[in-house]
Amino acid sequence: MNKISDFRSDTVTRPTPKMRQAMAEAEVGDDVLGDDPTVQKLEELAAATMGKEAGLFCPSGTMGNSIAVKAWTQELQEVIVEARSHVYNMESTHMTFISRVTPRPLASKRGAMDPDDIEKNIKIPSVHIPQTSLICIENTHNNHSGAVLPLENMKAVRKIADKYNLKVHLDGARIFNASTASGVSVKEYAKLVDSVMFCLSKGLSAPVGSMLVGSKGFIEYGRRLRKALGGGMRQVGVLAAPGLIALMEMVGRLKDDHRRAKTLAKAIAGMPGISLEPDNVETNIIIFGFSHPKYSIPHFLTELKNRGIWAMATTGGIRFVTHKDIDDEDVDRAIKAFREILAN
Ligand code: TLP
Repeated sequence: MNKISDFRSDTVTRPTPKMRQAMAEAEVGDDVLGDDPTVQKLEELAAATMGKEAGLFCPSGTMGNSIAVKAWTQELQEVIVEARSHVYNMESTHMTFISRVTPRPLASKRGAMDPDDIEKNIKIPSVHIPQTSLICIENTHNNHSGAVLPLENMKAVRKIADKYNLKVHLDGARIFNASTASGVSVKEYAKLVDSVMFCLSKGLSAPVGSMLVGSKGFIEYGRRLRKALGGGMRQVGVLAAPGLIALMEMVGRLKDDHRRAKTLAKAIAGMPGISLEPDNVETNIIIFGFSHPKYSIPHFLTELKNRGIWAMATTGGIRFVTHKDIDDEDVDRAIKAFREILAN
């Protein structure tokens, strides 16, 4: 079979041999009964890494975000979200389905909502009007091409939240990418929010799993919510073991993903049909608009696929993501495929 370069997502990475070995050798116990030492180690490490009191191992980022929204809200309340955020657009409506709250989407500049706009949208509850209780932010911002949320913006959001006694939840699925690009430590980001969800299964290459971190009380309640959602897992140390390796050993290589994304972005920007500002590619996600007289987006994606280059259609056009299983040669193959197709 011809080689495939899979740029669809950083979720497609295969576990490393060391991760597979750790899975085989993991010490395990019944985690629902609190007996799995490997999960406990991972939860402690996750909390310590983010400077929070406690951590919870979740099967997915979606479940981590669902638990956070449910824990911080009650029915008849409203949550401020960024208009293109993952939690609002791509998590199968858990805000309304599980938490039964209304999302209030706000426009942003590359994922950073305007603090004044947030303040204007905080509701004084009445018989007609829901109470705002939570602000959700996302860093890096997936649908804004992996943009890094500026620390100053997060500080401004915190200030408003404190003024109105609101909670802030950070969807930090790719918070290590943000930290790698900005030089701001993950602890500094986490300090500004009440809870963080981050994924082990994206750039960090674990096969499964996301962590939710926050105060002890929040995580204790979150553990009950996770069980209620069917996320209580038994001898799950076999999945926590690669998660530990992800957290301890896979952060340092994210800079290579960022470098490759930049190389690809620079090479394809300016090709016929492609709208892309390479300076906007700050981390490992490239999203470009595509409008070509000969190719629709699905047609162009098929032409790429015929050449072994896999990518995804997304809000705003086409998405390419770099990750552990994409090397310099994959990037070169992709550039060559773009040239070949768009020259015809
Ligand atoms: N994102 C996935 C898809 O859902 C699009 C991807 O391929 O990028 N927050 C953010 C910012 C995410 O990008 C994702 C996954 C999640 C949460 C949800 O994580 P999972 O897929 O583990 O539920």
